[in-house]
Amino acid sequence: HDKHVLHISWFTESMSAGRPVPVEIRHYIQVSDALEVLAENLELSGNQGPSLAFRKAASVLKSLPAALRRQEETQHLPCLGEHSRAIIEEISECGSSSRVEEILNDERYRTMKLFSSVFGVGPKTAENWFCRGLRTFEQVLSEPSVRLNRMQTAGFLFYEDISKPVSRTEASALKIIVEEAVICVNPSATVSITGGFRRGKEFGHDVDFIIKTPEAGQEDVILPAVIKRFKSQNILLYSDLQESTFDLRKLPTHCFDAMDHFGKCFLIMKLKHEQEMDARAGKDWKAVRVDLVAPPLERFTYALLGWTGSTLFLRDLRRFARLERGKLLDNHALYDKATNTFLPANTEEDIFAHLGLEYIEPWQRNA
Ligand code: DCP
Ligand code: MG
Repeated sequence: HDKHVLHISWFTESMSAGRPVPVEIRHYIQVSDALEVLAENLELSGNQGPSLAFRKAASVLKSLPAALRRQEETQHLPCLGEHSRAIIEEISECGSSSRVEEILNDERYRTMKLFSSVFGVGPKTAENWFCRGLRTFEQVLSEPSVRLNRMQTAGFLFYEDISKPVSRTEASALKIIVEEAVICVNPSATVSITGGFRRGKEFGHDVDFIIKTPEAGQEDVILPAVIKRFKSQNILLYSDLQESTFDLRKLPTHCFDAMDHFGKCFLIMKLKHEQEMDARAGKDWKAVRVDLVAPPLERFTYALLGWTGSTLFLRDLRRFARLERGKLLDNHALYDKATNTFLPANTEEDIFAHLGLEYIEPWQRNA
């Protein structure tokens, strides 16, 4: 077995045991946090490639079904490279890693992390602000030469709310609101939750929804209509509608970081509190990030698989499809290079079957 094959099958086996992460490996959860700091530091400097090794190693440690008692036990785990093993060893011997501590205390890392935590601020803008000597939000907001775009303006305006985790209860409340709007504009359309909540996570940074429309062409008109309805209900704080650039004939792309071409919108919505008004904040709602995607029906299942994630799981699955099966997979389609055909799929089970894999449930895709 190749490493990536192992990665997928290992997750499937270990996760299907369905056991909760026991207390004894708290220590190793700290190790995975440490590896994530290393990954994040590389990502913030534009080194996405090298950061992957640390992301995968952290992901393996986080999903261990049983307690590791000794450091040697990590020897049989997949996806742990030399670097990651060295960090694990250092932490198990000294309780911390000097490299990780160094990064955590590094002014550049701390500032870049702070700035890129704002919706609409990526590593490039964060770096630009850092290089201009800016270190705090106050400094950015009072610097006359800094011009914020619409997304960043909303990011700062609703920073406090949207940097808080979204709970499953809040996600369910939003689903009712989104569903009501979607059905109102197209009674035959349906809405499903995707992203982390579909994988069973209790909290997320946003809520992802996918809309299914039963007739060709309906997917192009539904998002503008839903946005219009949200506006009339006064529950929309920000919206960025990206119209579809999808082309049925295009082959799935190799490039993993490319966005898909379906019509989608990135929103900030007002979610009314269940409880009484938050007197301190003087408002009775919370701003929540919501993403909606509306693919054409014949590619719905691939969009659902892609938007369910996780990002790491999908990356492995696509790699597996390409290298082990000679098939190209992305959010749009699965293409068989041997027969030069697109493989249709009505359900996610069909996609895994096309790939010669046992079905992997959404909650098993938390790699
Ligand atoms: N995704 C995608 N293309 C995009 C945006 C997202 O394929 N343009 C996929 C990757 C994610 C999933 O959709 O697995 C949802 O994206 P999120 O960033 O919301 O990730 P999660 O929902 O997994 O995490 P979180 O709980 O932080 O929201
Ligand atoms: Mg999400």
